[in-house]
Amino acid sequence: MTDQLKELRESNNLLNKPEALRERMAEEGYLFFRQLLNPEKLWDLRRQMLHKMKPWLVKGTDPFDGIADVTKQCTEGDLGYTDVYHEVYKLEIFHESAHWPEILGTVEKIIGRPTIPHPHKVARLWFPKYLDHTTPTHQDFVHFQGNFNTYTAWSPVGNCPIELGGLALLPGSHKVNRVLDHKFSLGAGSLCVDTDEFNVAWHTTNYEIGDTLIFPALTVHKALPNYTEDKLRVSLDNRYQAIEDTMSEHMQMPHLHGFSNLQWEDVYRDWKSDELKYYWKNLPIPTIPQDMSFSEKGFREALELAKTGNEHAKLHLNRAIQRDPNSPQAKAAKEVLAL
Ligand SMILES: O=C(O)CCC(=O)C(=O)O
Ligand SMILES: [Fe+2]
Repeated sequence: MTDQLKELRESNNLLNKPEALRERMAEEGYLFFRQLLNPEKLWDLRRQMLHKMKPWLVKGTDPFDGIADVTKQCTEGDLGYTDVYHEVYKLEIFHESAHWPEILGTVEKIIGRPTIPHPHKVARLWFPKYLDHTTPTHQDFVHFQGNFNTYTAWSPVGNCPIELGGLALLPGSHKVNRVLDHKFSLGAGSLCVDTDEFNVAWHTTNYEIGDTLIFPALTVHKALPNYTEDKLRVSLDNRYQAIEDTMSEHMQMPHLHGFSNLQWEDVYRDWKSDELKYYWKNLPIPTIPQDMSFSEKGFREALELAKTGNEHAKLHLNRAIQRDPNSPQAKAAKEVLAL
């Protein structure tokens, strides 16, 4: 495998050809579209999201520019991240954006059956120069589960040139047709895989607002590091599946609700429309329990690595202690760190 980045293949010419979309998805394990989402609507979303992120921005700058105060660096798992993230999470437009017909209609063409966005929407608010916390190489199935025909749609909320750290993937990697062995890592999801078995280059692009990358649950992907001096990277990664396929229970809860007990009532409090509130409740979605084995294995590995002095593992354990000092994980972490 080479370290050289290659350009994603654009599939806009197939947008009105569902069969061709499905064929290319089956062959390459992704579809990339330029300006699939409406830039005007996304700029509005960006403005509203960054307004909520003001505690992280350099005072006196225009929030729209997303200029980060790097002394505020934090990420998923940190209490300070949850506080700001969950304010962003309450925005009605943020949830609506996953239901916009341009994206939902496109994924529905790919799936070919009645399709639903997962209630558990996801945004990533990524600090600059925080390289250890870049999203590691993984398959989404370990995090979102349910079934292998779940699709992720990743869109930056703003332009996202390579140095801002957009998504990269290995074309064809979904053909492994199994869940790979994921190990502890820092970065979103805290799990990563080796890519030795894939003889293919990482593919990415200089994303512009509206561009969207869609891929199934087994495609191997990662984020590139945010090397910018001071810019936050803001992006959406939402998931879609056929209504008749199994969905994991946790995808019907707000993202990171376990860190703050955020409930849908809290999310909905200031919404103007009722249309998307509990929209999945009356649909016949076969729902299955979350499989905790992937994250539990990762945590056990972090405990072992911390014993050998691994700094990333120690950081991970300290976060668990900060979040909830009385949780079983925090207790195990305290024992190891006290060694
Ligand atoms: O945006 C990121 O850094 C992570 C996104 C991701 O892994 C995903 O969309 O599944
Ligand atoms: Fe992912």
